[in-house]
Amino acid sequence: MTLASGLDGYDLIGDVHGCGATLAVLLEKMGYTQCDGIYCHPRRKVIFLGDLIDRGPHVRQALAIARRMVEADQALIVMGNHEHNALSYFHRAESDDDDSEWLRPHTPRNHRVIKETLDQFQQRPEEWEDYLDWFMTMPLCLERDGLRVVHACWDEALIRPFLERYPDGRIDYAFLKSSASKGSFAHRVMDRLTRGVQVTLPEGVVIRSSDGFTRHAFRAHFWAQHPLTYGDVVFQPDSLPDDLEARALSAHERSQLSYYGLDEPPLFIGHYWCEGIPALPVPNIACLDYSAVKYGRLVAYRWDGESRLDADRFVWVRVMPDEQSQKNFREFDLL
Ligand SMILES: [Mn+2]
Repeated sequence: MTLASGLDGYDLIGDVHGCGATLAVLLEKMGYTQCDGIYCHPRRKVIFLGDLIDRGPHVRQALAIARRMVEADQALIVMGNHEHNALSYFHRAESDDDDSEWLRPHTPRNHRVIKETLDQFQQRPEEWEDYLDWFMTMPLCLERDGLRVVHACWDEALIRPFLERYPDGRIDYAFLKSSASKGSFAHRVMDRLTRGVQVTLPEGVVIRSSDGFTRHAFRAHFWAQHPLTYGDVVFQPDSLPDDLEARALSAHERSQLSYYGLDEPPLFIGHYWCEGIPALPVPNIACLDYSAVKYGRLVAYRWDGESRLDADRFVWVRVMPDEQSQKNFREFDLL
């Protein structure tokens, strides 16, 4: 089967988070070869689901591989919340005023999230600036050849008005600035599409996640048609404290949720730190984030046009504690 675009299919790749060596192994496993420093395939293209940066040991390599593929029309990409965080961390509320506040405050917590990336670019500030410019060109969502792609949540009620104003899905600096203001349209779009649905925990209840952060909310999915309890929508590796699984969702909480129906086109997302063997939550949605950077799996899905997804089409590479020692790893030329 050939797609309308003439391709045989797309290979969708989940959150890389600086596991650049593993990314090279995954691409080679799927038959991509380097031509002039760019990974390519004669009949297929890659779609990256965002979150290339932060946490892992080879952020520059992950960025170089992905960017060269995108610029050579061998891949597409959508923005993840980590790319949005980086943009906000390095842009001020008033771009011409060096004293104005950063869109993302430089708190210890926020610094911790981006630390690995900044360390790896410490000697290369211009290269980093150039990647920030590139992040601005990443659309927030994609729809083509009958598939849909977004980093965290496809929310039609926000995507339609967003695409009316930004038809190619790419934001501008006014939108970036506005996305820092809670309650704005830009904030709601950015938050929902790149961070997904969050349900705030009851007063005084917190989650201490395995990566050391204290959270006051949990991540909810958007494929339950009539959810009644927290347990019906929770979608994250950390379990709910004090067994809140059975707690009823309030009418207000239910109104904040989103729903993606079984009759909608196939959708690919990343973001949710899944664990174990890749599986499909529903027949038309695949999450491809399997915690690569926590020594999980870097996962791809090889899509050939099918409307009902097939768990046999997942491909993955286990991430080893020393990412660099990946079997088959060949040095990727960073120039
Ligand atoms: Mn993410």
